[in-house]
Amino acid sequence: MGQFRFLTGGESHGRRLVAIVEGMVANLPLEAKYINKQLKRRQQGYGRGPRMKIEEDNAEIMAGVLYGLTTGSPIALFITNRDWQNWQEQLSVSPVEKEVEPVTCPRPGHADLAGATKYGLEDIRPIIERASARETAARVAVGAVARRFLEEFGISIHSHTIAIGRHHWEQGEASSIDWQQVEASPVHCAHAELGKAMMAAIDEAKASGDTLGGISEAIATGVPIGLGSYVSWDRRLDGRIAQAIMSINAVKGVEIGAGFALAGLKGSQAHDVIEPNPRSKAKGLPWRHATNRAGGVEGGISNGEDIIVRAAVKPIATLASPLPSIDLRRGEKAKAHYERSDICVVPAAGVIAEAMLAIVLTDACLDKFGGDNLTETLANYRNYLSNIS
Ligand code: EPS
Repeated sequence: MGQFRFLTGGESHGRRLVAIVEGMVANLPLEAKYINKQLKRRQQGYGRGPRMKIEEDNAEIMAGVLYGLTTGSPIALFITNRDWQNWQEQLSVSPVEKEVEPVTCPRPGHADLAGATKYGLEDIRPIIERASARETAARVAVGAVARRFLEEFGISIHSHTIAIGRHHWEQGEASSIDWQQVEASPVHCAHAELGKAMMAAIDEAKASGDTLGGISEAIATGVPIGLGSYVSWDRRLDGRIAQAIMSINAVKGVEIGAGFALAGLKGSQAHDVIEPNPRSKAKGLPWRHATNRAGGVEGGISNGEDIIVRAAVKPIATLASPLPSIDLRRGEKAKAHYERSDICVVPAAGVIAEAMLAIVLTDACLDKFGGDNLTETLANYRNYLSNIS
């Protein structure tokens, strides 16, 4: 990361999740209720488990904001885990008198086995706790800070579910998606009938003790041309986005624009031709792309079109009908550990993808426009726009 960076700490059932965000400019209006709106979105979605009925995620701003404005200092955020009340013994920071029953049967597909081996732990509990997607609540809070900043540039970010299990929708053009309808859909699907089929598939998976994955697509509109660069591998915007999206729990594939489908096309079919732009209509640039198969990035630089990124989310690794595993204590066959779980988290993964995309775009905007104060940053941005249009 560049100027804008963050760290999170916290266990899934620990007392709190914590995030420290550094590099945000001063004088950005920011309130907890703005962050909490995003946290609420992440908690929703058909297929969530009983945990979400316990939690009501709210961020407390502990530092870096004064009288509703950022100060330029690190922003510290707390999210309290309500469920901690029920886990105080298992998650005790201090040594405990009575031995807590260790978890010893790793879940295939989770971090359990590799984590316990790597950290030399006989109890899988610490791995379960930190590898859990609960941590993404903190990322969504950080993403909300980034989203608030991007709004000042006229950049907005949405996501929608394009597949759950084998129910898949091929569409694509951002302009044709009704985002209010997406938000109202329990699975965040823009297509009502398909959304119903997705929900039925989730019910079916639940009934058989199984889980389902899918694909979520995040779209950023209003992104200026010129973020990122081709000059070095780690400055490429698409590389930075891919890393951020792949880092989301359970994501196993990332595509930008037409992604893997581009590999099967001829060059004449794949690329987005450039055409004159009637100045009256558009963003002020004298040209535009006729299509957007590149997903808004060419040569590692944003090209002024919408940024489109898809995340393939594998089915949740914690199954109510647990998969075969071993008991690490005895070295014998055993069923994998199960407490409770979600059935499908694809709609939540979309909200997390939005947050990660917002974080990368904020970092890239600060690289390009600099500044320590919002007024300074926006003046640099406007100056750039007037130079290129
Ligand atoms: C998760 C297991 C479940 C999920 C959790 C991720 O939690 P629990 O073990 O408490 O039932 O609900 O996700 C969240 C708590 C969340 O906020 O997203 C896992 O093992 O990854």
